[in-house]
Amino acid sequence: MSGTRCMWMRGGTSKGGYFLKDDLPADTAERDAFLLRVMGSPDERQIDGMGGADPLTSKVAVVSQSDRPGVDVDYLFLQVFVDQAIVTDAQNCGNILAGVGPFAIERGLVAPTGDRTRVAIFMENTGQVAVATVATPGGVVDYAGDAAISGVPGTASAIPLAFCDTAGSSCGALLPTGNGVDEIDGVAVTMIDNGMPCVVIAAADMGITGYEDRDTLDSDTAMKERVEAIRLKAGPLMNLGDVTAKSVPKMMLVAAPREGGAIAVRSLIPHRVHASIGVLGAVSVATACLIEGSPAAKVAHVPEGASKTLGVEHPTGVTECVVTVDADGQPVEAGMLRTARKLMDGEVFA
Ligand code: NQM
Repeated sequence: MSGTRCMWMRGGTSKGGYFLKDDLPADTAERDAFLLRVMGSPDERQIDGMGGADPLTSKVAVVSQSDRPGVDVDYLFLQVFVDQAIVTDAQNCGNILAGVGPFAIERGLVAPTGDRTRVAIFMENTGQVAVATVATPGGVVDYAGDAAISGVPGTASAIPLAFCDTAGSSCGALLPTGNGVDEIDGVAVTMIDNGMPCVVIAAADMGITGYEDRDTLDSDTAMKERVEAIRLKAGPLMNLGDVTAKSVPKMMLVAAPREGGAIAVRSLIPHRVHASIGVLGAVSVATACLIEGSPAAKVAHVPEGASKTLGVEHPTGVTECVVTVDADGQPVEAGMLRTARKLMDGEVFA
């Protein structure tokens, strides 16, 4: 039996398999069947595969050389469901994105340029470009460094990520309904997409404080059912169609900050509670803090100035994102610092 070349990496607070596109079956159905076998899905323990029995560790990056002007590589993100036979490209992932630059350099798709190498990455799921900066002293990717990100123990080399045109990435507009606030099931919500489709709801409206830990919320079936009912109605309103088998929109339950940040969030992604927060999910919820009347804006602490550092408090710390707004207060740029680590390079068997 022959294996398939693959690198396993931690990207930000997620983990998954990184493949060159040419190393995977060209046929989508064949590729998805292969990836389900690789991860060991469907099975809530993923015992017969590489997946970590958590949506955050059942992720795949498919990377190829880009022929787009000004772009180095194309990146397609695939979420492999843990307990269902679903592989979906209906969402992007900014955490797995953090490993794409190092992977592209390691595989020879991008030549290192001095101590730091800039990698322009076209995110195929949503059609925007992100720029990652990777430490490459002596022309070799350096994973070791002193940058800490919440949700990951220890420190590693910083990989700054910059996003420019993420507003309306999947929904066509930052506010797909045209409103800053709508009502679903009698609850005020902000449906927003600044890189990740999100529904922002006051945690109190779902009967929680918004400061609970992941396990407490994951076992709150009644709350999760209420949130899912809102999600299924929000999907079509956000131009996402029927979202029953999709991992978007993400559900963001917000409360006032308690740790010096801008907002506290517990996110459902969408059926498990995130251990921390997604990258583009954080950018989107931080942006909701700037939308007048939003459940986020009502409790957020937002700094003055065009370039705003917004701390998003989550179950395992605070993730800072920098959102830059234009003269009209519209978000034009976002940035976040991530780290990544190569864990394994070899062949995987399906
Ligand atoms: O929002 C998990 C993650 C993510 C997505 C999820 C992400 C993002 O933490 O950009 O990174 O929301 O499913 O990897």
